[in-house]
This record gives sequence, structure tokens and C-alpha cells, in this order.
Amino acid sequence: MKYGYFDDTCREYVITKPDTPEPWANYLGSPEYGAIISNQAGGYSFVRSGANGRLLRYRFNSVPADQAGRYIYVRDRESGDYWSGSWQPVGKPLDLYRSECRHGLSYTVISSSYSGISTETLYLVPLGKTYEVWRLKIRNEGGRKRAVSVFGCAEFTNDGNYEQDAVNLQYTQFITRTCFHRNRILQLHNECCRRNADGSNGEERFFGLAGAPVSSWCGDREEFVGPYRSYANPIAVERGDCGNVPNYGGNSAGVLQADLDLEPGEERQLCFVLGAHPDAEADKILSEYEDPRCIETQWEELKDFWEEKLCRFSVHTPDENFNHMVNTWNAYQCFITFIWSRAASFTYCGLRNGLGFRDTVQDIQGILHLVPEMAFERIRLMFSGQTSCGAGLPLIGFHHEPGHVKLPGEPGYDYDPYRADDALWLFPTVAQYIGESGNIRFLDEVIPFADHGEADVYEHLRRAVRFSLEHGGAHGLPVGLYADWNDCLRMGEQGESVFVAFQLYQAMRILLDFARIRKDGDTVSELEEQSRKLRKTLNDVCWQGDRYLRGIRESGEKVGSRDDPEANLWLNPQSWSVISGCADEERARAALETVHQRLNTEYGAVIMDPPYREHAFDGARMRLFLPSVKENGSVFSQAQGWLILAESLMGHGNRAYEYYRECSPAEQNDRAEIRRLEPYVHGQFVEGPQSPHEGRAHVHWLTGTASTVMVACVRGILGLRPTAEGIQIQPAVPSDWKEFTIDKFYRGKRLHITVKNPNGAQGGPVRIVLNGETLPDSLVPFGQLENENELVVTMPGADPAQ
Ligand code: IFM
Repeated sequence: MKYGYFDDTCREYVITKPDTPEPWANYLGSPEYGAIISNQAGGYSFVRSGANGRLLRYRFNSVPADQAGRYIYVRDRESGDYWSGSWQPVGKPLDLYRSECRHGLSYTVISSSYSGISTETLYLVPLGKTYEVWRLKIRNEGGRKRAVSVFGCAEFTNDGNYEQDAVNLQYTQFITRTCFHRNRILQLHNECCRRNADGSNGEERFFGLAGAPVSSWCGDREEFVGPYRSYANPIAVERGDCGNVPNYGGNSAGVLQADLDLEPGEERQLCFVLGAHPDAEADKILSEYEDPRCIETQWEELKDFWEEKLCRFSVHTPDENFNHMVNTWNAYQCFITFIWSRAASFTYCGLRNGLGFRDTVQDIQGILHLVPEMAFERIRLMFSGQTSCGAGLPLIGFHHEPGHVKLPGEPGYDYDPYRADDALWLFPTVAQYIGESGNIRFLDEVIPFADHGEADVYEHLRRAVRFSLEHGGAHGLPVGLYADWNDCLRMGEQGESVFVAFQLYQAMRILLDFARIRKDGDTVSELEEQSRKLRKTLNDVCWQGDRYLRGIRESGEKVGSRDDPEANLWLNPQSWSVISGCADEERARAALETVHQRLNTEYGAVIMDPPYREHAFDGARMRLFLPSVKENGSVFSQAQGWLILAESLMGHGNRAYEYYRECSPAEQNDRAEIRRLEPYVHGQFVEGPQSPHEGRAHVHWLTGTASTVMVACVRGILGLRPTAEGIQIQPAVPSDWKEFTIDKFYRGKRLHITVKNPNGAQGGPVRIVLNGETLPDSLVPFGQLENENELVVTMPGADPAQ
């Protein structure tokens, strides 16, 4: 079933059928003020931290779903009938009520049409501001005068700390009150014990109205909703009067009512504004919205802000769904994961107060092709989360103080021990950053370690390699430590991880390039020797004829061995054997072929097979999950990106594209009832064939899938791989893509690339003509670029093996 469509002209996803299988969400705001909103206007807001700055309350995982929200009610003062500007929470019959939700880049517009009245509510956080605006346009579509009331409704948290607000009710129910002032409700917190710098008391929040006088108000949730009622039928709306009631020591809310008379065809505009600001500031903010042009200007600014970022890379292929995702939605999701990490969604309740090391370093890769300069500071931050012994801290706290961080094992450290993979993610990220920006001098930049001391980036990277080499097991492969990329895989102190070994091999190759550039002969020889040894071990010990192992436990038992009754084939070692460059052509082909035969499903390749049921070892913690769910054999979405990339690197465009389509949300727009998550964002995983809900996806928005799939599309399928010298172009596309174009902004230059594929190839060596001149190979040297460049890339003759 289809619930909406992609509108490329304005980069929006338009939901035309409001009863979506799940609330379909969007993100508003910035790190200073974040908000998440669903197509039913459900969701919540927070100042800086989803954990501690929670402003609007949201009941996660509850029935009815997706409450509370940013609700606007409309009531007909003659008939007493009422509805909401979003289909829920009132939920009028869909044969009478029409609704459309347009999720755009950092704004959402929800429209309704019912009983001759239409509404359009724009929700956004203006750029650089720390409050949100709900701009309502309401119009009398009929031929007679209408008398209506409009109610804007926000449910405040009583405590900014999400956990306290949700569970510590014997405290948090008694610390706030509300009052009304002119055109706004103020919520005051802890006012008897806290004094702010400006002389005001406690913490203050406001919910105000511009554009019409307030005719009545309510600051108490229970008074508004009424006993044994819900947001579907609040007593105050039913009655048509909010009663002017404040809250004192209960649940605070902000409800403002405006009574309007609308002539036939007449439209009115109101703005509700919500934020955490003292009253005097609230007054100033609200007065700006008395001018209806203010919000229009801010909306334009917001659109320009995003357009400026996304227009730096756009592709026009024969596949519209591919274009929607790469040009807009996958890109936007990469920005959202970059900004919010795993902080706040409808699945993440906002409790993680920091940046997971590996997640963040991977997230950075998703925006590098667009704004390397934006990634720069974050990369530096991540290096300052590396300890002097070379490992990455598992989590970088929001109050990270490089040079002073306690380490795993030391008193005062209260997070997980080291993982084996964290620092190794820095290598592809730095290589891609340097390729995009050309900033090779970054390697010389001195950055402090998390615990003590400092070194240049090159030395940071050397230590990361050294850490892995020093933590080797019986076969000389890196040990798995607390876990590797797979949070659920514990090999034991001395158990070895093949996935990390491939990562280490990739890291060494990248470092070798840097060492050569720096003419560091000792490091070159050392790395050549070490990487040769590692490659040999991986191929001698871990290859099983058609697959690589997943690991070797400290007991010597092999994980992912072909004779194991369960989990005898794992996806990641196969794809990473190719990505790392460790497998030779024959083994790479064989490993990928085994994956295709054994792991592929309609929705992508499962992470391993068969899932654990009876034969899990102690450290196989994925056994806690049901078979075909999460790490226990689902289609783990992040790993699809690596598989697509691996096939692309082999020049297998058809396979790469097959996997891409299987996991692409947009591809499932017409059967959204199966996938259930938003068709415009990747999720964390999709249930596999042993689940009765095969194809159902979970954990929307904040997932590493966004960046791995983006990297797979840009570097893999489209084949654009910037290096320090210039840009390599090596597409691996489906053979029926006969021509496509890419526009890319590259270090201040514009590239207009046309890829021609007259013979239906799926990969292979290309011929490139740059501004009329044929290049000797697939590298476009940066030095040869003009400000504007026309490139014609011709793919070779068809591969007879296809
Ligand atoms: O790698 C992890 C990630 O850091 C968090 N989500 C699950 C992944 C696989 O276990």
C-alpha cells in the first residue's frame, strides 16, 4: 500500500493517506533546539539535550501511539463539532476528513480539510533560534460565514530530565506551575529555589500566540483533557472554553484558544510559539510574529540553508527512487545522524548523553561528499577521544575534556571497556576527508589525546594501528575485546575478530599511503611487512573455500565456520574482505557469490545465517534476540551499504544495484505496510525470513545505515572516489543505465559529469574526457580542473560474463 510520494521540486515527502503504519517523522531545529514531529503532529522538543533539556513530553511506545504532540484543534462554535489540524488525535472519519503532510528539510506542513474549513500548519524552528513556531493558516472554504475556535496545545514536561519526568513522579509532579500573561502561558520550574542571572526565578518556558487575541487559556493538562478522556476528546475543546485555569503542582500544559469569525473565502493566520525563554524575551519573540511576513522569510531562509548544502551533489539517473534518496532523503538523514547521533527519535528516548565513537566516525562519512568543512571539527573532536594508547573511547561525553578523561579500567570511568574497532573507523573517514577537501596538511595537525599528551594526526593513526597490533590473539589477528562492530559478539579476552582484522588491513593500507606521502620510510617498511603478514594469516587461517570466518574464540573454536550448525556464514567478513583489499579476485568473487546464494533475501542480505537458536556460545549475545531479528540474523541495514560497496568495487554493477534496491526505503513506497517505517529513511534492521514479519523495519532515522548506504552509492555505484590528487571515477551501475549525469561541487570547482554506457556495461575501466581532453586513466587530477568542468565518462564494452 502507498501512503505518499516524493515531490522532488521542493524536496518534500508528501503523505496523502494519514493512517500510516507507524508515525512517520521528521526532524526540525539544530543542536541548540531540537524537535521531532510526526505526520500526526506527535513528537517532542528539547533544548540541546534530549536527555536533560526535554521541553515537550512524549509517551514512547504507548497506546494510543504517538502522543502527545503539537496539536491544533478547530471547533465549530455553531455545531459544536471539532477536529484536529492533523488527522490524529481527534481522528475524524477519513471519508469526511482530508489531510496531507509535507515533510520537508527541517520543516513540516500539515494540512486538513473538513466541514468547509481548511487549515495548513507549518512547523519549524527558525535558523539560529531556540524556539519553534507553528504557523496556522485557517480558511473558510464555504459560502457562509463561520464561527470557529482554534486551540493550540502543548504538553510540557515537568522536568527537563526525561527519566525524572517519566518516573520520579513523587518529585516532578510538584515542582512546576503555570500562569497566563497577555498572550502566553508561562511555565515556571523550581522557582522558589533557583534564581537566574537575569533576576528571574527558576526555569521559564512559554507557549504564546501571535495574530489573534487569546479568548481563553488553560495551563493544566488534566483540566484541559478532563477525567477519563484523552487528546481525542478533550473536555475543554468539547465545551468550547478553556476556563482560564493555571496548573499548580500537577502536569503543566500550554493551551491557548482564539475565537475567529471567518467570512466566506476568508483566511486568517496565527502563530503559536514555544520555547524556554523568560517572559520578557517571550514577549519580544511573539511580537515579531504579529507581522505575517516574518515566518515566511524564516521559512525561505531555512530552505536556502538546506539547498545550499544539498545542491553540492546531485545525480540524475534513470531510477527516480535512487535520485530521491541520494539527492535528498538519504543525504538529509546523514545530516540528521551527524547532528543528533543516537540522541533522540521515537525509538531513542534521549538518554545517551554523548557520541558513540564508531557511530559518530561513520556518520561523518555520510556528509563528506557534501560539506567536508562541516565534518572537519567533528573529526578533530573524535581524534581527541582517542587515548594515548591508540584506542578510541567507546563514548565521548557531551562535556568531553581532552587531556582529562578517565580511561576504561581507571576509577571514575563508568562506561564500557575498549572495543576492538573504534579507532579503526578513523582511517576511511580521514582518507575520504582528505580526498574531498584536499587538506593533506590535516595529517600534521596536533590534537590532544583523551587522557594525556598530544600528537599530530599521523601519529594518532599510527597509534591506532599499534593498538590493534599489540592486542593480537594466538593467530596474530586483533582480539575482539569487549566487542567489535557487532555489539553482541564477545569473543573472550583473547578471541580474535576477522572483521577487525580486515579493518586493520584497510587501516594499514591507508596509513601506507600517508606514510609514502610523508616519505616516512621506516613506517612504510614496517607497514608493508605487517600488512603482508596479516593478509597471509587471514587467507591461510580464515578462508574456508567459499567464505571467510567471522572469528576465532580464545578456545580456538572457529566462529562462522562452514560446518557450524548455526551462524556458519557471516556477511561482514565477506564484504570487508573486498573493501579492505585483502581478498584476491578469485576469493572475493567466491565470497560474494556465497553471500548471494545463501544470505540474500527480498529485503537484502541477512547479517548471518542460520540465526542462533540452540548452539550459541556464551559470547554470542545476539541469541537474546529472536531469530531473524537485530544481530541475530536480520537484514542488518548498515551492513547492506558495505555489501553494495564491495560489489561495486568488484565492478559488479548489477549485483550492487540489486542489493541497493532491496534495501532502499523508497523502493518500498508502494508496499509501505510491510516495511512500516518511513519510506524516505533507512532504519537499523529489517526482520529476516525466519520472522513471521519478514520485511518489517525498525529503529528509524538514527542509524549508521544512512552513511554506509550513502557511501555505497557515491563511492560505489556512482564510483566517485576523491583522493589527495584528484577524483577517481569508476562507476559500477546496472547495465541498463545507458546514460546518467552527476553534478558535483569539488573543492570549489563544479563538475558536470555525463556517464555514457552505450554497450550496457556494469563496471570496468572507463575513458574520461575532461573539458575536451582525454585523460590517460580514471583519475581526474585536481590541478587540471577549471572552475566549471564538463566531463564525459564512457563505460567500456559489455562484460561477456553478464
Ligand atoms: O555497530 C553497532 C552500532 O554501534 C550500534 N547499533 C548496532 C551496531 C551493530 O551491533
